[in-house]
Amino acid sequence: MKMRLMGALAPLALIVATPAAACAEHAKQAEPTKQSKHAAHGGATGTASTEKPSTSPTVKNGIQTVELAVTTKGFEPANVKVKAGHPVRLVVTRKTDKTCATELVAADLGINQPLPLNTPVTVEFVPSESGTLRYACAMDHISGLVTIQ
Ligand SMILES: [Cu+2]
Repeated sequence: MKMRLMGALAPLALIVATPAAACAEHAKQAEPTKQSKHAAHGGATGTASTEKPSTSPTVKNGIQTVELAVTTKGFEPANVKVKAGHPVRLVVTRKTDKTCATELVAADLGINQPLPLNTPVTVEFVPSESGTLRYACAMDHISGLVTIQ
């Protein structure tokens, strides 16, 4: 009896091992985002793939403005460098309908901003201290960074 029970339990482990593929939409678009197309990005080649080059904002009247686009590559630029204590204005334009990044969610700031297609949307906040702010699509798959100094 004992032996039969153990035999019956073994296959269950295989079923549990399947990763959460809940976001079918995201899985579809994640595939072609691999590093192969990174070279076409222009500029430096051969840098560590995990490192996201940062972009500095345009500063006017003390407001640090950065234009962000949502493309099939995700949020571009994916890393923005700003200064703490000064307002940050992200002007986000979603330019593709092919990803699930139809919102910008920054949980730390309580921001959940819908991104209508081809329409610039403004997200403003004042970073109080240095650190890294992460934002993402609603499902937390496609993400970008704001590095606060
Ligand atoms: Cu997603």
